[in-house]
Amino acid sequence: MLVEVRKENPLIHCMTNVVVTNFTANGLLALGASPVMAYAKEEVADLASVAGALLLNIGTLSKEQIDQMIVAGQAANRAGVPVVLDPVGAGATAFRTESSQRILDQVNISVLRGNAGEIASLVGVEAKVKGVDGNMEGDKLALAKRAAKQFQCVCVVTGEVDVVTDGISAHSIHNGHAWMTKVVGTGCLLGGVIAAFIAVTPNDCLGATTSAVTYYGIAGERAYEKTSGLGIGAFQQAFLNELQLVTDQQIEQLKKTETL
Ligand code: ATP
Ligand code: TZP
Ligand code: MG
Ligand code: MG
Repeated sequence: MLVEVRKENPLIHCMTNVVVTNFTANGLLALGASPVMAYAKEEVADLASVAGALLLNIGTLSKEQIDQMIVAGQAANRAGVPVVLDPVGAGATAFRTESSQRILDQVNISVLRGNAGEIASLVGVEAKVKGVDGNMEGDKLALAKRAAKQFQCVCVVTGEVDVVTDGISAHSIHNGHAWMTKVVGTGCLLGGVIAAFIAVTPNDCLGATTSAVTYYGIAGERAYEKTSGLGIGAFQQAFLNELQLVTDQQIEQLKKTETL
């Protein structure tokens, strides 16, 4: 699927937050996708309809931006374009939880990606969410399956171990490195990377999402190997490098995935 993304260079319409906009665009370019960031109500429907996939990320939300995300999401749905939602900070404030729920009510989401605390708060499970960082005690697989069933989508709960499920089948991914949590936007960029993989794999959203998360974790591991003595600034650069350089053969060798 990585080869397919690089060959097809899918257009990814990103409606994301101001913190991670540049990192997301560079990360998608490094992967081999073609990012476009667009927010104006005059154009979001047009762009979403011709994109390979649409990314909705509520990280620095306003009421108006959520309205525009719904316009874009519904246009994507009409055109058969898959939509990824990252409910950044859901659970931290009522506004974030309710805005995520509004999107989930009004747009058919293909993939919901968040940390455990964010996903838990959307399905009404008690969670600790401090700003944009969230966690929860308990069973991540059960949580992810519950969200996938409730919102009829593929759900990805990330953390030290990532869980990907469509509510029935599930995979865990043990790749990645803790330094990924020290660079802002690694969660957000992952939403864009998943969007690129599902854009080129219309008939296997679960498989494409699992491949995207595995590829991404391996890029993090390889970046750490090259920069562990240097620090997080070097790691951030190396991570972008690895998003470009990782090959499908390396993924075959390094992947640590399990079917649950
Ligand atoms: P948070 O803000 O809570 O950190 P996030 O939205 O940034 O959440 P993460 O859960 O940090 O998202 O996931 C981003 C990427 O980092 C994923 O690829 C995940 O596998 C990886 N990752 C996160 N924590 C770890 C860890 N402790 N060890 C290995 N990989 C990790
Ligand atoms: N504040 C609002 S959005 C954002 C911050 C710090 C970025 C969150 O990025 P990530 O990928 O969830 O770490
Ligand atoms: Mg993070
Ligand atoms: Mg996040």
